[in-house]
Amino acid sequence: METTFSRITLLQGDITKLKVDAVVNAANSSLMGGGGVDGAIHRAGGPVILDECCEIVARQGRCATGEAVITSGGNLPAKLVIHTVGPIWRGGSSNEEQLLANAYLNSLKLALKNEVETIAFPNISTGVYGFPKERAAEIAIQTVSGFLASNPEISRVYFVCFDEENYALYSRILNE
Ligand code: AR6
Repeated sequence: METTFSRITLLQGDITKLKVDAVVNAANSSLMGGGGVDGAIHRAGGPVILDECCEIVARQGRCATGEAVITSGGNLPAKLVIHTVGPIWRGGSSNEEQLLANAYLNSLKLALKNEVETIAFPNISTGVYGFPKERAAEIAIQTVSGFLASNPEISRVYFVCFDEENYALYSRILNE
């Protein structure tokens, strides 16, 4: 039987280069783009992504922290972009851990709804949002593993680490 771990792949690099069904974007509630991975995805994907984000905001308002929405991938090699909003780290007593788990979980639920089989995640909230990297990695791996265990439709999840520190943390936790 295939184990959950065998459906997780750890990569270091730029998420905008991946040819998967969906890449996840670490967005903000406005969905209007920004820096970090959000900036990289909008730059590489082109204006179609922002146009679709505008339509979503016009229809249903801003994207709350922990929630997710979906657009096409524009010029990206990925077909779709799932935009989720991770929590801003405020010291740990503002429900940040649950909100980060929700961001992963709601992205995966939306992936399933859109028949996504392969999906790539960046290290949500660990850039300008300041979430401690080790705890964020544990939450990401735990949430994704739990979801994979009961959802065989998702055939592969890529954790794409941009920085060396996150890559080393994920590598250690996944091999424990
Ligand atoms: N591919 C993969 N990972 C990347 C890339 C890339 N091309 N570029 C950066 N990262 P951040 P957040 C990593 O700051 O903390 C934006 O302005 C980066 O090394 O992008 O969730 C949004 O609009 C880090 O590990 O997102 C929001 O306002 C991780 O992506 C805010 O930042 C997340 O860093 C969201 O902050």
